[in-house]
Amino acid sequence: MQGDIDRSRIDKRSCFRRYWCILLLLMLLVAAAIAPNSYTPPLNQPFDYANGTPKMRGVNLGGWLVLEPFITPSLFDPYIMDGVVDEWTLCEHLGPDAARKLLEDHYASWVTEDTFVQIKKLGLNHVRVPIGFWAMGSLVRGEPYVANISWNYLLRAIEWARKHGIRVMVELHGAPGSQNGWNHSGRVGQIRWLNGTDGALNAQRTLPYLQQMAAFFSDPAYTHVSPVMGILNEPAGFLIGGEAVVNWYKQAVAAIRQATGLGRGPWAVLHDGFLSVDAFGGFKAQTDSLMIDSHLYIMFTESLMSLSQTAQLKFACQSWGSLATTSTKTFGPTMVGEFSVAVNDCATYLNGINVGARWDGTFGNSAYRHSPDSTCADKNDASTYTADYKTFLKQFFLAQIEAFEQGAGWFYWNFKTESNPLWSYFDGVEGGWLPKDASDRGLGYCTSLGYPVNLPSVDESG
Ligand SMILES: *[C@@H]1O[C@H](CO)[C@@H](O)[C@H](O)[C@H]1NC(C)=O
Ligand SMILES: *[C@@H]1O[C@H](CO)[C@@H](O)[C@H](O)[C@H]1NC(C)=O
Ligand SMILES: CC(=O)N[C@H]1CO[C@H](CO)[C@@H](O)[C@@H]1O
Repeated sequence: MQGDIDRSRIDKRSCFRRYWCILLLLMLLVAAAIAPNSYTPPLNQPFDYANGTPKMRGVNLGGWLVLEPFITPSLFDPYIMDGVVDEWTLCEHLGPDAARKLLEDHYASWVTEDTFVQIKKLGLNHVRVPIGFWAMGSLVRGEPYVANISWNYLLRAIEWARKHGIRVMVELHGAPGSQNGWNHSGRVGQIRWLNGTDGALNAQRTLPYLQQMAAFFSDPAYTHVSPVMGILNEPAGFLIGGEAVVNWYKQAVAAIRQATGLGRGPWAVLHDGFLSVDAFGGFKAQTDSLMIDSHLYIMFTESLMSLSQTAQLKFACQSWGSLATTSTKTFGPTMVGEFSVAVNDCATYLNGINVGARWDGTFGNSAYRHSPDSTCADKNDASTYTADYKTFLKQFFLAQIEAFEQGAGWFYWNFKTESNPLWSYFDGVEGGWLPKDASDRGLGYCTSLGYPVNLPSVDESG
């Protein structure tokens, strides 16, 4: 008797369990089949990176797990008087507890599920997420970064991406020692990566982090939602030496494929290190699942900033179009991991804190000024943008993405900013200079302007 009652109770419970089990399975199946839009395969199918179709269309979630003064000035402003210029000095100045509190509040609010809802609505299919090595711990004495915490926020965001059918490219944006000496590597100043006393050590220290990322994203649970990883953002090849960077990349690729097995694991992206694609002749893009990434901007180069609007459109279509075409032919899958419609460098702190802008002649020791009377006033205030200006910005965007789609695709820098609208995709859509749906646009835009994109080679002067 007693036994029977027990059994019936157990049966009911296991039935209850099975019911949930089936429901859960159904939910997973539905979740796995989410596609963000009609041109993108759902998340239970592979995305054909090898062939470069469909196109990757995305935004960067910058200024989130790696801070950047120009994206979120509010995190830096209270401490600028104290000499804070980057994440390193911010953490050092605040100390571990206050730094952790500030960063966690930021991690929890800068990117939310709604971010992915919006990204999906805009006809995009990817996000690129910069992280610092400190996300994965193993810091050495003297490194003030907040260890490990950002990784948890990354994983939560990947689940939101999964829910909305968005694919995630996680990329190492800050390596030990700083691979470029820029604020967005975590630490501004000297390059201590493949350079200086600890340079070799820091470059070696970078490899286990990459293996950790590669092994983690090889798990079947992440195969489709996080199918691409970035090896390293913008190593300064022009200062460290191209050969040193390329040799390190060879070690990195070997280390990654050792962790995943050949032909397995995420695609790995090599930023071009500001070198020409010829420097990457020794890589086997398809065998090792490699892509190359160029970051294309005009506002850091005076000669490009000086061009007329018409010449800038032509330059985007032809020079960047031919770069994407040539690189795809000679290397393989080629993406543009960063670009924007900014045609001036007036964004607050864009060039670093209190270092001025080329546009108005206040940058460093440079004698350049865009024109004798050009000022940065109003450049970051979208309410002052005229209809003509917005039309040009939209044309410049369309010209760029058409050029970049001669390769595998593109990621706008950035999804949003606190106060620099030309660098904010969301602001651009709201202000009417970026399209509400990135996939819904006429083809042949550059051709219609008279600047076909896929000419074999075009001289840089436009
Ligand atoms: C960070 O995580 C690693 C392993 O994932 C662990 O070894 C380390 O102790 C953690 N560091 C901190 C500061 O919590
Ligand atoms: C490379 O390292 C040396 C020695 O530490 C340093 O003086 C130099 O500034 C570094 N180069 C760059 C570009 O940071
Ligand atoms: C001094 C410095 O590192 N400045 C960099 C800060 O970040 C911006 C935005 O990416 C760069 O443009 C600056 O060069």
